Amino acid sequence: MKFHRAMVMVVILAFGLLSAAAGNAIFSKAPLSDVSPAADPTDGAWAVASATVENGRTVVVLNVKGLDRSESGRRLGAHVHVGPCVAGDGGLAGGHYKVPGAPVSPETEVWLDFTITDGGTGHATAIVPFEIAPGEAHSIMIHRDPTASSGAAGPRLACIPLEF
Ligand SMILES: [Cu+2]
Repeated sequence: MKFHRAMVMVVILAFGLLSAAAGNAIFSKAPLSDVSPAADPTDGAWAVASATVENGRTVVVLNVKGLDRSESGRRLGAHVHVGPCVAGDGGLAGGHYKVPGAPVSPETEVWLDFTITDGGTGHATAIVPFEIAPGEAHSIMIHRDPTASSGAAGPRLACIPLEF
């Protein structure tokens, strides 16, 4: 079963790479922009984020490096937000991207919660059954807490631009 799942992931990743070649991919690699004045495990970290949008689906992959290793095991919330990622002003990122008129859920928003590893990395992949149209979302925001069923995940810590 685990092997099967691994194969499925390889196929999905290969599909993503092919999509990139076809020009349907969105990519971002940057130091995280700090939006929280207090010290937190995202300080000094950077991320690679990518998305493919096609065939009624959006696939978003988030990889973070340089997280505080002493916080290993801690889970942080993360989501695609509608507004831009601006250092020092997390509010500008606005709310979560959500399918218009739909209730909040991981099927109507893009949730990318990750657990800090011993190596100070974090990894998340979200595959959602809707397409985010060009210009409808501009960032991934990382929060202090895991995402609750309400979508809340506590204060905003840091973000990376991801221009849909
Ligand atoms: Cu968020």
